[in-house]
Amino acid sequence: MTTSAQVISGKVISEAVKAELRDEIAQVIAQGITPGLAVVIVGENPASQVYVRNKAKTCLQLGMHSEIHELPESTSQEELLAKVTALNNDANIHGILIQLPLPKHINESLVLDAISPDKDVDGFHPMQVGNMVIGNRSYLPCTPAGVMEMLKRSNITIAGKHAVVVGRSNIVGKPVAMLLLREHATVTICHSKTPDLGAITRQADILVVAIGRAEAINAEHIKPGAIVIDVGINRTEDGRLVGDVDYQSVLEVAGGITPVPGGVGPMTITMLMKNTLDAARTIHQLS
Ligand code: BQF
Repeated sequence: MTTSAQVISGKVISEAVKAELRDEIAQVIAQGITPGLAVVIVGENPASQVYVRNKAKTCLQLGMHSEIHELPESTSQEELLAKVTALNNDANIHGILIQLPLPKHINESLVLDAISPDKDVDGFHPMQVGNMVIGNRSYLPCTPAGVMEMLKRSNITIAGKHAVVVGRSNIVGKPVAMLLLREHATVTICHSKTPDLGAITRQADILVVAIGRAEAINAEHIKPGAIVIDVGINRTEDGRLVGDVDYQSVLEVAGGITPVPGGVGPMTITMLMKNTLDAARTIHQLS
């Protein structure tokens, strides 16, 4: 008989979180403030366009205000900075998100750092990052926050566990490692220069994979019973969406696994909504 991992559905968990947010947003609206998110997209990357629409749609579902600012690929850095300044000063906007990636002629960190930290709902500003690392209050980056919320709502113990993070990006790998550490895991970060990846991942009680390579992690990388969180979203040649984890093979070995689609992705969007609500409450000093 083969055993099968518990499927950790981000779709199901995010619906529960969104139901709570909807009530909280209604309470803020009753106090005269409608939380508002502005998403800025530069150029016409089709994946980015899908993500941006998804964010706007979710705002509307929860009763929040949302704006999409579409700028042409040819937008200069100065023009984009001027857009950020205008949104920083816009009283109807509580969260500002610059959809990544930006065109190559634009200095990404220069633009992200121009977002007022109190509207930085992606949590990418160095001030947010610093506060997160120290353990101060901050807006947590949405994907790492979504991963932590999934673990928490699935009653997975983190303290004392060996958590292995594969990938070291500023958007996912590094911050998720920091949040796992904050919850008292022993944390190892692996990356493309790690010589024997499997030797490390096989020690993981909790394995978070964010490398951006389709189905690169398989059953041989997994300790039996481990919790596997797949952050990857890759499109195969035949048009399917797959994660960084070979789902079918890992399902047989792991104790829990997140699917793609319907895993971390929906949680990312939901945590963005939470950050936007929190930003509105903070800016207007509501409870
Ligand atoms: C799902 C993103 C890489 C680079 C930039 C739901 C999303 C995705 C999948 C989504 C992502 C990934 C987003 C699912 C936003 C997550 O059902 O599995 C939602 O919209 N995401 C982004 O804005 O920028 C990215 C991944």
